[in-house]
Amino acid sequence: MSTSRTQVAIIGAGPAGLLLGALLHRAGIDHIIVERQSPEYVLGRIRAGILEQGTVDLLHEAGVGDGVAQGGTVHNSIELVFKNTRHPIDVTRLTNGKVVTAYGQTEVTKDLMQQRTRLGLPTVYSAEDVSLHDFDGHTPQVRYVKDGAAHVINCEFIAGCDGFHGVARASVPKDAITEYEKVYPFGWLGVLADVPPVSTHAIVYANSDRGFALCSMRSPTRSRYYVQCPMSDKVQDWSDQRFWDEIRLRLDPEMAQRMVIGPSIEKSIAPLRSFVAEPMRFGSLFLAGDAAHIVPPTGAKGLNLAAGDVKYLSSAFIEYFKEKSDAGINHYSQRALARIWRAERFSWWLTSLMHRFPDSEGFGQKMQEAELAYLVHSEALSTSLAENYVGLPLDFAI
Ligand code: RFL
Ligand code: PHB
Repeated sequence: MSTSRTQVAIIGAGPAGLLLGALLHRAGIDHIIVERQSPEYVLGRIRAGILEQGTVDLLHEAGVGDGVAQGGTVHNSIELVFKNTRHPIDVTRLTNGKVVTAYGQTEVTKDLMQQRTRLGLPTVYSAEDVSLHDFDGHTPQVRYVKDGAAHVINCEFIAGCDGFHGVARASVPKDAITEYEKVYPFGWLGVLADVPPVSTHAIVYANSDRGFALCSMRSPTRSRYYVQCPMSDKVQDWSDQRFWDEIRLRLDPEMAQRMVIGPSIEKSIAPLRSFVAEPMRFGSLFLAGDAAHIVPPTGAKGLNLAAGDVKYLSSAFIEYFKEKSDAGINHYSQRALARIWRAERFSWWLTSLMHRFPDSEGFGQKMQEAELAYLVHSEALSTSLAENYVGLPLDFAI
């Protein structure tokens, strides 16, 4: 068995773990990342596409801002479609100048991975049987097996950045954690295709009789599109032709006619869930990102919330190691959860507004229609949508 020592052991090399590693390194704090999958597998997952300004700023702070500066597309608005009619929401005007940036999570991950390689920072990929020990005291340990050999990392803190299905949250005793969850009665079928996006200046969110649809992008030549589907559907049920026919029926006629179609290069079905685990700290173990909370993707908040947690957590560790102060680590959970619950509310609201629910014939349906009509004509409600979409500030009164 080999033993090593570090200040912070990070579980998971998704965006949360990689970004935390980059920020700790810049502050001169030792860390190691332990990841269950291979680098190729991590980069093969197609997920988020929209970054808040705070997330872009954090990528710059972490020293990996060039990728998003060169490859990102700045958006000043979003478009809502209902009753087959398009309604632009001028997000930048409604938020006094704020924007979001279309830049794929895969690219963010790749930028951070390449930086780690350049700097020679330690990452253990394909780690098996990762387990957490003694985090109720001051001498926690992470153990794992790699190529048949057992390893132990002694550390001062463990950061659980290992996503919704990870080992960190699962290691906490059940009576120390409270979980809140809502599972939605549908999923999203996502398609990635090398065709020019139907809209390059704004993400399109469509509410139609046939269900929700979303038009996003990864670059001027790569589109990312989604349609709401039953969770009982299988990817094999959806030929490319069926997908293109369906999404075009959910948009306005002009956009449907203009949409360029082509072979898919990725197709997957994701469930929609709202989930929060409280608290986010257990002794020397801290949860961050999807390990602690999930939002349905409608509000484009998951990756951005993970980045917010990492900002709070890296500041807390820096305060602890550099200023010998416990204040940041003691406030981490409360500070992060205050912002998380607001993003949970926004994501739940936008999901409820834009999707077709199996049981919302009649009154529920009429309420959705009334709220959409009110939203696009009300400066007050449009402003609320816009300020949440660009991201709430990191610092506000709790
Ligand atoms: P991740 O990305 O799941 O990374 C966790 C990492 O931990 C590893 N792991 C383990 N490692 C060691 N030991 C174990 N036992 C382990 N168990 C797991 C995993 O292999 C993985 O590498 O979590 P992280 O870093 O917290 O990042 C969160 C984001 O990935 C997620 O919130 C977003 O993708 C959500 N999301 C979106 N967020 C946005 O901000 N904007 C969007 O536009 C957006 N669109 C989306 C999305 C998520 C989607 N899906 C598929 C859920 C669209 C979709 C369709
Ligand atoms: C994406 O580009 O994958 C995307 C964009 C906006 C969302 C969700 C996903 O709300």
